[in-house]
Amino acid sequence: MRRLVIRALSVFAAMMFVTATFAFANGQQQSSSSQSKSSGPVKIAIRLKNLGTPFFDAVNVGAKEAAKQLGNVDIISQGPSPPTAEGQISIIQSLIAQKVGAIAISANDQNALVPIAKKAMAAGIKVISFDSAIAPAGRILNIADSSSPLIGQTQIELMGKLINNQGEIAILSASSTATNQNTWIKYMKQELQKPQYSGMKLVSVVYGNDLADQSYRQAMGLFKKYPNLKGIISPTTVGIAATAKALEDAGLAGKIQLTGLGLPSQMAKYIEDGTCKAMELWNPIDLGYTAAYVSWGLATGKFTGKPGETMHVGRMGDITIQSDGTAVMGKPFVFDKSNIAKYSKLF
Ligand code: RAM
Repeated sequence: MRRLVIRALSVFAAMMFVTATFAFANGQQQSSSSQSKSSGPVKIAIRLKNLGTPFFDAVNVGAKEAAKQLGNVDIISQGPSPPTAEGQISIIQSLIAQKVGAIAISANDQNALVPIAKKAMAAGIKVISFDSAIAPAGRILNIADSSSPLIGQTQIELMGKLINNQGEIAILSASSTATNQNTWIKYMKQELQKPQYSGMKLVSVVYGNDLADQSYRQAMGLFKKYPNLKGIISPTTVGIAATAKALEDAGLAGKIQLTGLGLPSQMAKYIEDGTCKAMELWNPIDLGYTAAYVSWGLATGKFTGKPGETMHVGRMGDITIQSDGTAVMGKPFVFDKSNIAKYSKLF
């Protein structure tokens, strides 16, 4: 935790600088560049699930921090508006034509992106996924936010504590094809099989597509359909914030418990007023920094990306690629009333 604090504080200055310097446009592309040396900058494309999500804005901050530190690196951050695989495919198509050095993708669909990712790799582009994985055939490696089984376990544990391990619960997820949420949900379901959770019943999994209005409507739908609902787990920063708002608007805050994966800056209000007593996440700035740094390492030949390799990733230190091609960043961290004020200033 101490390391997270130090890291978070060290990126804060960079974050303030970057947000002041690079206005995040509403359009499809944001670009920052360091001064080009004779060989020209290494172009690194960061493919977000979608634009307009504060979580991915923070990812961009980290990516730009890495680019600035490395020098001679151009970051091209893009994502479709709604989080769809089709939107990501057409963006990757144009990146192949632009001959970027590397593409780091948070995938909206682990299989649908494989053919285009293969095409990019055949053209010499280093493709990795981060946050939400592409199937192994479509990438060199995957950078995972945290251990997926651990996220599944701790999400259920948090909800269990809030409702005394008793009652109906629902999950409000992102898109139905999101690799990361689907994996976490799989582990949540496994965790629920444990005897201590026999009194907890998962009655529904709904999808708000990582869009605030759709997530809000899904939450309202759950309240209506399940009058005995005791809790909602929303493992998406968009979904949990929309659910918190829906709970307050419906007068159900405190009656239905809420947890999930939330961005502290978006959730501070709801944690302070008790609508969401506890939630988890990791540092999205570190995630973006790592994705950009590793992309650069692969594009320049500094890293091979092979299982077993230990990559020295700047201020993140050493990260080792596991035998399944995944590099795990850290443990999810719990935010509650005791610490939310501090973290909401950082991301
Ligand atoms: C949303 C996105 C992202 C996920 C977080 C927790 O911002 O779905 O992929 O990692 O939530």
